[in-house]
Amino acid sequence: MKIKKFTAASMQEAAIQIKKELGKDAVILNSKQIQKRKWFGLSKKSAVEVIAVMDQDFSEQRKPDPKIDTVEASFSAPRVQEQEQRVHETVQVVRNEMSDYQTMLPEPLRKAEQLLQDAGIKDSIKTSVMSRLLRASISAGDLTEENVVRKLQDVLCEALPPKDRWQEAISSQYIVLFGSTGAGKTTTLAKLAASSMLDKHKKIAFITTDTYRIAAVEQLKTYAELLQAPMEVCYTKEEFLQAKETFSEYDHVFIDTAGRNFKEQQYIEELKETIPFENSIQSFLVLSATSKYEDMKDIVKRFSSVPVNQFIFTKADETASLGSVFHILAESKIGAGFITNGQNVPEDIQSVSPQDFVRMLMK
Ligand SMILES: Nc1nc2c(ncn2[C@@H]2O[C@H](COP(=O)(O)OP(=O)(O)OP(=O)(O)O)[C@@H](O)[C@H]2O)c(=O)[nH]1
Ligand SMILES: [Mg+2]
Repeated sequence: MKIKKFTAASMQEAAIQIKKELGKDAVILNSKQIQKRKWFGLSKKSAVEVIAVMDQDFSEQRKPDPKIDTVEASFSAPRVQEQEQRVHETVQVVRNEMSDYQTMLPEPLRKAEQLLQDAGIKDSIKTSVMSRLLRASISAGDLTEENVVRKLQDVLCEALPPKDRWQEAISSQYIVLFGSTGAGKTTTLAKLAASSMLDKHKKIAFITTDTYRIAAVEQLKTYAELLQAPMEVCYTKEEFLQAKETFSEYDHVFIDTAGRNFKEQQYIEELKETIPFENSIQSFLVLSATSKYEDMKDIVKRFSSVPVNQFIFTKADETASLGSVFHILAESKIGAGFITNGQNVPEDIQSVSPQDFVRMLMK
């Protein structure tokens, strides 16, 4: 893609220059009237400034580019290193192209870039998103702010896992939440259980395997009592299987687990030992949206040996930007089941589609 700024006395003259330098298929991106100073600034002459772009393989480029999308490769995929390298190279090429004309971007595109900046999107991703946005906007032939924002949302959605990986309803009999210390597992479990019971009139029960802190058992017990639902505390795998059996007639059994420092692999092994992950168990990895991207990425990687149905991102109300969450979603093949945005049980939780998430990201 070639982008160039032309200055000419009239639009016709600019068009001739553009055709000569970029070819007949060049597209005008932006044009404005300017005042050109002459005779050491003593006199002014009006002129037009035109930004034109020529993209040879335009229609090719409009198709989703698998190389840019490989940021969504799962952390555990065997080809991941090769893919990451390709992503890096592609993004680098795009960034080089972009550096020339960033200052020339028309206003709606500059605003779109600001939105990405405010959302905390990484530079490398921002560059590739802007490049796609530019191409999509040019091919559609309109650059109004409304259209550019709509296209920006589409481009961001394309980078996320597909729609069918999101918004999974509570469907299995056993639902387990796990994740780091204080991420909001117990509170979120109570929100999910309460809405199953109150909105969907399901028969529910609780199990907790968090026996490390007495307060943890008490915390879940309080919710169980409020909902008048039974609860079992399990110290071992045998006790867990027994409790599962006890509640086999219930519609949904909500299982709480201990928050541990999962940088220690032994805690992941302990979790897998206590809870036999199988098809009847729907599992959610709970991550706080306030966590740093690198820390979240590390946790996701460490949980690659545990079957994770979906993420739940908590504490969205406590962060100014969801950029890190976007990157985690874009880099994994796992969607978000729920996002929580406050301490109130049961109301501060919502299920989200990729579109909902992108709207939240850009707020
Ligand atoms: N602002 C905000 N606070 C939340 C949200 N979800 C949970 N919390 C708060 O986060 C704190 C920890 O929540 P818990 O549910 O106890 O977290 P946990 O993951 O079970 O903690 P451990 O069992 O100790 O690992 C509590 O003060 C919750 O009220 C949320 O969406 N927004
Ligand atoms: Mg807890």
